[in-house]
Amino acid sequence: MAEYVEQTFVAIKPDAVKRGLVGEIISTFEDAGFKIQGMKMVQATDQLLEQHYEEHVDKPFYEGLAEYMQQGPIVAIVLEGVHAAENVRKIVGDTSAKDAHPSTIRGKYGHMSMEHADEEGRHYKNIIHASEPGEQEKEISIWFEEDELHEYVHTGEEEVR
Ligand code: IDP
Ligand code: MG
Repeated sequence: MAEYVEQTFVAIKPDAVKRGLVGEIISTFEDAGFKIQGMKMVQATDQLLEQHYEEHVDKPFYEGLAEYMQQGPIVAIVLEGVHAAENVRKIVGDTSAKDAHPSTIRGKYGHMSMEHADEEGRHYKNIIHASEPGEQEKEISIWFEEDELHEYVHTGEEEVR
């Protein structure tokens, strides 16, 4: 398999689970031809989040981020596709819904700015996480055991890629 056919990690965050957006979000990735290799509902722990957000642990917003990520279960997903990390980030959109294009997941299901959340004393919620290119293997190993990732042939491998 070409090296650019790769896996990436996505987490549907607790706000999106509570809003009933799980199906829509999974459909968006399925419609684009990505193959689901693993998927489960998980209650994030402090320990998992400290590993996952290692680069943000010392930032001022981390405490609020960890609380937000534990407000309910997340849906953890491994997707496979061509340049999957880069392509999935493109579909997810900018970190802030205010700046995200309306055709992206963050832009379609939100519009708030981080400034407004700060002003209101709330943590900023942005629906979904997707690995940055280069981070996906580490993130997959944090959230998934090897036997939770499934091998099968997806029609996208012949018809979409
Ligand atoms: P990303 O999710 O688009 O990769 P990162 O900069 O890696 O964005 O930040 C990780 C997550 O931390 C964001 O998705 C968001 O939930 C949260 N976050 C980032 N910056 C801020 C901020 O300035 N205030 C509040 N939350 C933030
Ligand atoms: Mg990031």
